[in-house]
Amino acid sequence: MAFELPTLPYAKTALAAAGMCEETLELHHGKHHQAYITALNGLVEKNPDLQGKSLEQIVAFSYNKPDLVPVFNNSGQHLNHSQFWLSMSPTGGGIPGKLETKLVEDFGSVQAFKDAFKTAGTTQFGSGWAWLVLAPDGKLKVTKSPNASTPAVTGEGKVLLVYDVWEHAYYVDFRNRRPDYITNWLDKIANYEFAEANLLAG
Ligand code: MN3
Repeated sequence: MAFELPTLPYAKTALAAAGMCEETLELHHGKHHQAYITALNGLVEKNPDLQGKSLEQIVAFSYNKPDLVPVFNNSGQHLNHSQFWLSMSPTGGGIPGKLETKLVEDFGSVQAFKDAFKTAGTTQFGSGWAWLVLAPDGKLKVTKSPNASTPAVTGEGKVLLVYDVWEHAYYVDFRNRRPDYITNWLDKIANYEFAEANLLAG
């Protein structure tokens, strides 16, 4: 079964008022994400070791294997982008109660969490991701990863929320101002309901 582009859980115009325009989603979801999936399907077709595996299994299987770098890059990008679309909402920015309690417990305050989450994204050199994870020790942590990497393979924890810091994620809306994109994303676009649901699912 070939991998397919997941449908966005909102219209391509739905995030415009919050600071992510239709053109950004059109290119990022329709072109960039689709390109990773097309490339991945081509690689799976040529490699029997990958056939019959789930996306998560392919990401784990190809991690740190020098001869499978293109497989890891394209499968990781597919997985990460699939989580990124779910990490956004047209009614984003509001932090629900149970998540807020846990954020205060583990970071000291919601603002301290946001500062740490923003720093992860601003200090990721080049392309990559900033993550909110439930770490193996039961605490919420923020982390970052380059390119196609994900906490799913590094053992840093379960993914609750993620944003993309590659320029295609923000250049149309914020030009070169990555910190402004991140601040806006955290305050107006982030789907903290999704993060809380992931947290409660354990
Ligand atoms: Mn991207």
